[in-house]
Amino acid sequence: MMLDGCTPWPAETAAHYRGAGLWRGTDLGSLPRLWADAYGTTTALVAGPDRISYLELADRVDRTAAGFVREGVRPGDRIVLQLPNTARFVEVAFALFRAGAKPVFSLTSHRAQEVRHLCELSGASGYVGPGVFRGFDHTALARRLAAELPGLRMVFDMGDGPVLEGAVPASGIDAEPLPLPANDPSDVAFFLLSGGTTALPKLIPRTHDDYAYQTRTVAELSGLGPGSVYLAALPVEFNFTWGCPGVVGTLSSGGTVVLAPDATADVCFRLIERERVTLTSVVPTVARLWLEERQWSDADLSSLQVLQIGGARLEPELAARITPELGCRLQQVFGMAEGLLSMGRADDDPHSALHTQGRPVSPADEIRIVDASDAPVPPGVTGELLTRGPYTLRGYYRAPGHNAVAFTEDGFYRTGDLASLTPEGRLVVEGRIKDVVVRGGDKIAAGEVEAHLLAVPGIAAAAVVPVPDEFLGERIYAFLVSRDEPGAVPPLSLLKATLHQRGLADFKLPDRAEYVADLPLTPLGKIDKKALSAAAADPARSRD
Ligand code: J2J
Repeated sequence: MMLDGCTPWPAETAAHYRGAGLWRGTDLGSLPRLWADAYGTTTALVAGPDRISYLELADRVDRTAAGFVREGVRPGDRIVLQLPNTARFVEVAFALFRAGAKPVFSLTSHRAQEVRHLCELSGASGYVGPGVFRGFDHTALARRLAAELPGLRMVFDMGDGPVLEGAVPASGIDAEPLPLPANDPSDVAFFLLSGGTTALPKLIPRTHDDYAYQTRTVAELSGLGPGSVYLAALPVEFNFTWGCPGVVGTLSSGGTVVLAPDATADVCFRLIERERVTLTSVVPTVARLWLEERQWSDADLSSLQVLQIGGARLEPELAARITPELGCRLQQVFGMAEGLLSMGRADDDPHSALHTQGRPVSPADEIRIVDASDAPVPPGVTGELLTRGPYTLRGYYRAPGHNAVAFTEDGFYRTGDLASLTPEGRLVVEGRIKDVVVRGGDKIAAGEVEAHLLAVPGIAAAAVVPVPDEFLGERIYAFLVSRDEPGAVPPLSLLKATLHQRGLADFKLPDRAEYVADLPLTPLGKIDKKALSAAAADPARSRD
């Protein structure tokens, strides 16, 4: 049974996935102990000076789970989880699974707007955060929210600093292990965030069964085993890093996960050399930085066998540099927190490896590429990508209105991505129709930024579009209509400061703003974003 507010797979489809051995009744909360039985004193996690074995990890998960229960965490509770790349993240996530609670994976860059929304939408009863991290006091924010939201009764501070009154310190989340009930494998294990198209981010329920299947399948495809060393370079709460095969896939295979505090070449090259990393995953922006740094670095990267690149369009020119300059295989990954993953394979011919995003990872993934009237198009023709399958959601959490448009009647998810299929069935991602800016791999829903811009005094209308950028792939460009005389408009610096003050995450702030007399409309009367994108990309324009 799935939590109320979720859309389960139809009974006969679920029975089919079980009968075919895809869903095996795995409870994610039980995994650390099973891994410990299998891999014992092998190193599971490396983070800073810490090296944690599988046995230690399982013990810590058991004690942390018991600590959460003692502090009032109950099965079914939603808990917003906001932690950086530390061993704590892994321990806390699995401890919450073990306690039957459902973590909501928030980014550490999220601020008041996002954290409040996630708490409200999920009906969270708790928040787990890093204390003061990169100069921001997450506990103070969570305490403020707890004062406003009656359901939010527990604030946990996993930082090393002094802990505010009313928050539970990390040392308090520790107790003698308890016998805890197992989870229903068909129920939600945790929530991922949607890259979004609407003004407010959506929650993606991921079940124990579907995520266990995803990670096992991708780990097998990637040939992971006890000798594998995975570097978590991107934020660990990103689906790519967490489970593609990422942290969960590597631990399921008896390998070692190395957690990098950030994705800079400085930090990551040193870790690759020291820990003999075999696999890592990055977005194209990070790959570009690594290639630049490589020319100045004598780090030994010879252990690295595969570099996964995904999350945003990879320019062919960049793709072609990976193997010659980094000495490893390039694996393109097209994925989404909603489910579907498509990846290159070790035996791909060089052209496919460079120019396609590979094939879906499961034989049970169903792909449809359709035109504007939902009619399938032939191979080679670009259309919207629709998909359903054993690890792709059937509905966002508590979003019936949006679900009615985001899914077809027969349960296909409308990805909003434009793609074509090669005759051999490989995917080529060609663009998107959804109203999103992909800035260095971060997804920014235009509607969300527009809503905040409209709340700034003096702004009558706002349209946010992507503009191409050499380093980030895209940047955020805002077209604005002033309420008053054109002379009286707020400059970009003030706009950014206002949005920042409103508590919007910094990666969503416009990179450029331009005031216009009015916004162009399509014949149907909607804002013509295509025309605005083209205008934004025109180097001859004057802008703020
Ligand atoms: C072009 N666009 C891509 C690619 C994702 C693995 C890898 C990535 C994600 C991810 C993920 C792309 N080329 N190779 O969850 O497990 C864009 C598409 C897609 C959206 C999803 C994973 N790879 N994209 O990026 O949920 O537009 O997941 O629909 O953050 O990123 O974003 P997200």
